[in-house]
Amino acid sequence: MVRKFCGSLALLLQLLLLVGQSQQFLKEDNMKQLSRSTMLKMIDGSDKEDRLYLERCTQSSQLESCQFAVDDDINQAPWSNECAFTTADMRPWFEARLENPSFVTRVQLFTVRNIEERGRDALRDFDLLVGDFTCARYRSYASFSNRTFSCDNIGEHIRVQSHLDHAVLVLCEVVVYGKVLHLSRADNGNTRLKVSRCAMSSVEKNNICERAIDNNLDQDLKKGACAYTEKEKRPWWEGRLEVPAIVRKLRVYNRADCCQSQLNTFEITVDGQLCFRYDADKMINVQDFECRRFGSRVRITIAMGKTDDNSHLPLCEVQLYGFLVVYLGAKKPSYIGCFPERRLKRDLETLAGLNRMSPDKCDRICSRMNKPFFGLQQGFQCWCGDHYGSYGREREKFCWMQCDGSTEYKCGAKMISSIFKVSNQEYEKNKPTR
Ligand SMILES: [Ca+2]
Ligand SMILES: [Ca+2]
Repeated sequence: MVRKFCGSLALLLQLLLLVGQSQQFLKEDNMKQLSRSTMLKMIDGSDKEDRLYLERCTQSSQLESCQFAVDDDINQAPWSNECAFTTADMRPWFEARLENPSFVTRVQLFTVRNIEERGRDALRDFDLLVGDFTCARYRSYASFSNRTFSCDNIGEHIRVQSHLDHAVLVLCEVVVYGKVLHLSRADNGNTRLKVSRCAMSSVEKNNICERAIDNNLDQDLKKGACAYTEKEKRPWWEGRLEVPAIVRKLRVYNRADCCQSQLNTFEITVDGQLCFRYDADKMINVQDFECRRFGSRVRITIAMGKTDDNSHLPLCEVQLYGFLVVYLGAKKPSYIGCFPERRLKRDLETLAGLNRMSPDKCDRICSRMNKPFFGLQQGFQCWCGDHYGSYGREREKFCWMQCDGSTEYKCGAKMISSIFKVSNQEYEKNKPTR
């Protein structure tokens, strides 16, 4: 009973700690004014950009698979079937998803040298987009074979959109630089996302878009509790998130006073990417829709399918839940002390790295593994775990071995760990067992 009480008290204290932490959630408007190095440093303390990787590509047509542009092989030979080709399309495009939502600093496009032999070069007039943001507009009579575009924006998608008709888009490789964002995982994506402004394709009477985000859950349109468009083709409502996030779930409140079938066929997109399509005879009253898209522009569009009828869009309330981006800033792992370890029943259970080890490197590894503590052993081993100190404490001088990836720090000794707390404070919930 007493233990249970202590447990709840500890939990409460931890929750208070979590609330008091200095994590920053950056507002979208501020983000665009920050320099590249400031943004990079905010993300994890280092202003070095990383190579980012693309997956799941698509393009307007597949003469040669779009995969050739994301296979990490820069072969620009025109006839070697090593590059992604579209046919001569109307406004051809290429799109690929990053492995993780990221701050993208630069995008480098590699194409072939003599594209004219195959058709009109779509890369003489195109937009480069990251997420919802147009990083660059390129227009020239001259083709290029390799060019780098600055972006400095965050997103999950890279898109190359040509403005030419009957043009061939050839991409031998799309190389992306920047930094992967950390996402708040503390509450499993149940953070309520704040919508700072909204828009709607049209407004009927006074039923403005803000009525879908006014926290008034009344489902009676006539009482002024709902957003409502005029009757039109593909009406839409859009909410702009205060900070970009992974949208995990939408809770939609339909009108209940009448005409619920108005909301029977619709699509949900985040930054233009489809994340849910609802098409059913069953009427919605209040319902959750799963989504897993990163961005800041959440749109609900009535999709009438082939008939393309006119319709109203009623939305009495839209609530969004998801994972926020966490800006860790220049936090350092904090040193706890020198502790012995035992081979048969280890405190830190996971050996996660063995090469050129330093506290910073082991911190990054264990942070990704969602572990609160790490220990450095024998100069080169990185161990991650949930607790430490089961076998007492060792005097500092026993942690004497130099880290093989850092001249500054000591990295334990044989079966003795230099223990640190992982710098990402989100993982503080596990306390040492002592
Ligand atoms: Ca390639
Ligand atoms: Ca409302």
